[in-house]
Amino acid sequence: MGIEGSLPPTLACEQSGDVAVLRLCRPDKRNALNIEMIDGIRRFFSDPPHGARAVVLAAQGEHFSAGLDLSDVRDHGPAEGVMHSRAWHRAFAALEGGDLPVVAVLRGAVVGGGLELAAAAHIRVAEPSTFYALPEGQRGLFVGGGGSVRIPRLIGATRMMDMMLTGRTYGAAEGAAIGLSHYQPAEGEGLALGLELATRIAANAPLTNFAVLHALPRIAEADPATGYLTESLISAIAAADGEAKRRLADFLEKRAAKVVHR
Ligand code: 1HE
Repeated sequence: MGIEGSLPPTLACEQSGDVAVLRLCRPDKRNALNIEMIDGIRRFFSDPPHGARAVVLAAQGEHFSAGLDLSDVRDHGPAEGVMHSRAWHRAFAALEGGDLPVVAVLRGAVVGGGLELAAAAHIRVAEPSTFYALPEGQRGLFVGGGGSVRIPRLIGATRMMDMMLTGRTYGAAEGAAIGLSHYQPAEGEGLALGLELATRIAANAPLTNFAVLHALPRIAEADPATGYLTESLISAIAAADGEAKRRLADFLEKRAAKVVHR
């Protein structure tokens, strides 16, 4: 049995061609993330379904996720709190640092740990109902799912400070403008767009996708000299691969599509 069979009932996986869809399925609790779901997310991305080349991360119901299931941490002391946060880190590291590009489809609340989860995805599609918040300040908490590392890289530390200190929320359009999402489909069309993007991603050469997921973020944070060297090495490896040879020949011999601006 694949990973699909061992997921908790609060997560569901289906496959459409070479795209796997992982869905948060706890709409009655607004997809609040309990430790069982976090562990399921880690296991799914550590051992993705056979044949999948990209993943869409979506959610059932009107809200992507209300964040941490607050009942999980009510009785935690400091040691349990650290372990709990580390479990979230492992899960989101498996997602972000796994082999498959992940497109998150957002709507409604993308709040607290829900925003931390979304921030670990590689592409974010946000329907107009999407709103982003970090209510940890109101709850007496701090982000624990890697948000203080990933979210400032998207919107800057000062905007994150504002969200956490004042409870400021951002809607879908503002969120896109400040870098929280890449695409804004119409309401109800996020999943279709997510699937279309993931299908396009899955059709890329595997080595290019590997380099984008694993080399690009490291190069972007390296000193420029290291970055330029690493870029030369990765681009040479990609171009020497048989897949690149085939695709280059297709273009040069007029069999491949041209770039189209839509
Ligand atoms: C929950 C949670 C939750 C809802 N943990 N149970 N996150 C928050 O502080 C956000 C808290 N949630 C909300 O502000 C609202 O629920 C929403 C704006 C997301 C949605 O509102 P609404 O009116 O659609 O739903 P609701 O009636 O508030 O919630 C429905 C049920 O879900 C209700 O339970 P019920 O048994 O009364 O039906 C809620 O108690 C439950 N519920 N959100 C537990 N978060 C790794 S560290 C990350 C730190 C954080 O993420 S802090 C931010 C936590």
